[in-house]
Amino acid sequence: MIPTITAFESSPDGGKGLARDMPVRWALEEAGQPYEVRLISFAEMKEPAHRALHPFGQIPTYEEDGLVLFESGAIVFHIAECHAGLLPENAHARARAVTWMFAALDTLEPPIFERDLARVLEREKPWYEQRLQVLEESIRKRLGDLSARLGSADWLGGAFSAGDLLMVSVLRRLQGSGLLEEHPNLAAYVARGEARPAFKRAFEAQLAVFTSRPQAPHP
Ligand code: GTB
Repeated sequence: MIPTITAFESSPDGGKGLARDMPVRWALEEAGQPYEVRLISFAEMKEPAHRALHPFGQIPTYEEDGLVLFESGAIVFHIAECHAGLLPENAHARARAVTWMFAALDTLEPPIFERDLARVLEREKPWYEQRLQVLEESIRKRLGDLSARLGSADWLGGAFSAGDLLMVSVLRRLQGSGLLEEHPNLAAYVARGEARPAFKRAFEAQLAVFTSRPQAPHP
C-alpha cells in the first residue's frame, strides 16, 4: 500500500523545505517508496479528523495500511526499518546510526529551534539581542563538537544513514546564519546531503506545493 503523508497546504518557509514533512519525503525517496501527500491548512490541522491522526494537531503524519504515525523522527525511523539503505544491517552500526538520529533531534535541534523561534517571536523584546547571543553560543558549542567528530568523513557513521538524513535536515535551518559556515566541514556535509538525488526529488516535490500556491515568505 502506498503511504500517505500530510504537509502544509501553504508552507510558511517560502518553499525552503524546512518544515518537517521534508525529512519524511527525503526518507521515502531514499527508500524508493512512492507516497501520496495530503495537503492541509492550519485550520484543518486543529480539527478532530486530523487530531485523530496527530494528537498535537501538526504535520507531518504518516498513514499506511492501518498504521498511523506522527513525529517526523519516528516516521523516518519506521521508513528506515522497513526499507534497505537507511540503517546498517550490523546491529552495532545500526544502533550508532539511531544514536545520531536522536542526537540530531535531541541535542542539535533544540537550541537551533529556539533561535528560530526567538527571531520570530522575540525580535521586538528588550532582551532579544542578549537572548540571541546566548542561543547562538549554545549552537556554536554543539556545532564545534559535531564538526570535530565529523572531521573529514563524508557521513557520521561511515555510510550515509537516517542519522545523517536527520542531522542534515536540522543543520539546514542554519544555512545563511553564518553559524554553519564557521565550520566548512559541516557546510560541506549539508551540501553533500542536499546533492543526493533523493533529497533533490523531495525538495522539488515540496517546492512544487509552494509554487502552485504562493504566499508571503516566513520572516
Ligand atoms: N516534533 C514534531 C515532528 O518532528 O514531527 C514537530 C512537528 C511540527 O513542529 N510541525 C509543525 C506544525 O505542524 C510544522 S514543521 N506546525 C503547525 C502548528 O503547530 O500549528 C515546523 C516548521 C514550521 C515552519 C518552518 N518554517 O517556516 O521555516 C519550519 C519548521
